Amino acid sequence: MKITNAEVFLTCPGRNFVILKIETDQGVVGYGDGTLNGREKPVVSCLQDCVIPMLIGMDPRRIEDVWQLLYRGAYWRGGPVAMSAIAAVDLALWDIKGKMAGMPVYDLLGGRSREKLQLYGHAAGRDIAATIDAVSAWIEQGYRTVRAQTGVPGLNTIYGVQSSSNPGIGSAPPRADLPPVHQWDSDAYLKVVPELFEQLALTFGDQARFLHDTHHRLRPIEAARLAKELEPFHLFWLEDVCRPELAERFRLIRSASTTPLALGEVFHTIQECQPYIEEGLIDFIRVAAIHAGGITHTRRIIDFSALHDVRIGLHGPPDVSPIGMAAQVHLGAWAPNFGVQEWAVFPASEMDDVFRHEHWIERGHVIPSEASGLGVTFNETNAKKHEFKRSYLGVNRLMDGTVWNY
Ligand code: EZ4
Ligand code: CO
Repeated sequence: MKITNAEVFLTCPGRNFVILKIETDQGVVGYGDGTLNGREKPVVSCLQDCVIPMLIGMDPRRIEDVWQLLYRGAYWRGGPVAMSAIAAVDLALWDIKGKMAGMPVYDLLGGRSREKLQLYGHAAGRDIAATIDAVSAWIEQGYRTVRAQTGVPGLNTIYGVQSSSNPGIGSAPPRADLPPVHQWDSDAYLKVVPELFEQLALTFGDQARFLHDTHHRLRPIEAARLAKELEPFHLFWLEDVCRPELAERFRLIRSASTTPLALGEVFHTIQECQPYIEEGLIDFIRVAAIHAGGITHTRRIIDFSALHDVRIGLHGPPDVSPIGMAAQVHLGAWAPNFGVQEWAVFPASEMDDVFRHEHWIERGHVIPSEASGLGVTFNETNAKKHEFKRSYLGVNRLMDGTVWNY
């Protein structure tokens, strides 16, 4: 069996996605996702200029060999662009294998460990009252785990709070085609967050467990303080309290409190995850299958985590396409150490034009389908109608203008 052709689709049905199609001489076709938010075109180039020429003629059944060839065989290992490109190939090959076998990918991984996967939704508001309203809406839909973010008094925007809920205070970029600029002040943030979770506990009691994303914005000593102050509210997790480059500094945060910690959405390899998992510095690993070398490599990270009693909560923001999300549904259906799955809600119509998935959502859970492969269909004609639009993540600056972690 041979790979005969591969094609990249850069489509924007509401937001940009990098989708790879792999065709075979037996007529079976697979689709993968290699979207890298704000850096989509470098992944397209990596696929078109470096990866696809190597794939043509290879046996699509040999997923491991293809993976090793693209990773080890490149000399330059890792990094977001290459690992997203490898992920796109890997997902497409698992899709092909599933379609050939007539099985969903989770069956190829070892079968389902559960009937349904618990999801969490994003609740955000300009202030605490607005966040409480947003949380109520998720609870009414049956969600029992909800991420809560709130605006910080005095800042123009905050990570996780949509500009639509920030009327009039926006985050205008210096030019419309440049990254939006946000303001940051750790002291103001540290003041409001414990207040938010106190109010949530008073309002909702045991109706839901809460998660919170600090988006790498604190220093370790500040992160330790936040984890300690949030301890009484029994969070499901506190995410990305600091940039993860220096694992040993997490010992301080870990020893300060029993607030569960999650991290890893910016990791691409098992080696980056290793010190955190091996030393028990985190409770949940957050890699995204589409940024960490696909199903093949993410499965290794999941197995390694299970060995150290770390659960998975794979990254599922709106910049992971339904194909990438489906891969995570299959991994989560199988993983013995599944924790929760982040679930982005897409603005319906344009997305449905392009992607149709077989799994379905019910009362805060995703139910995996029995469809073969990844179980997502991709409408190429419609994808071509939605043209790529350059877009960026925001840039953060401290109140004196210093660039800070976004
Ligand atoms: O900033 O997906 O937990 N989710 C997040 C996301 C990430 C974006 C990066 O592309 O932190 O909002
Ligand atoms: Co995050």
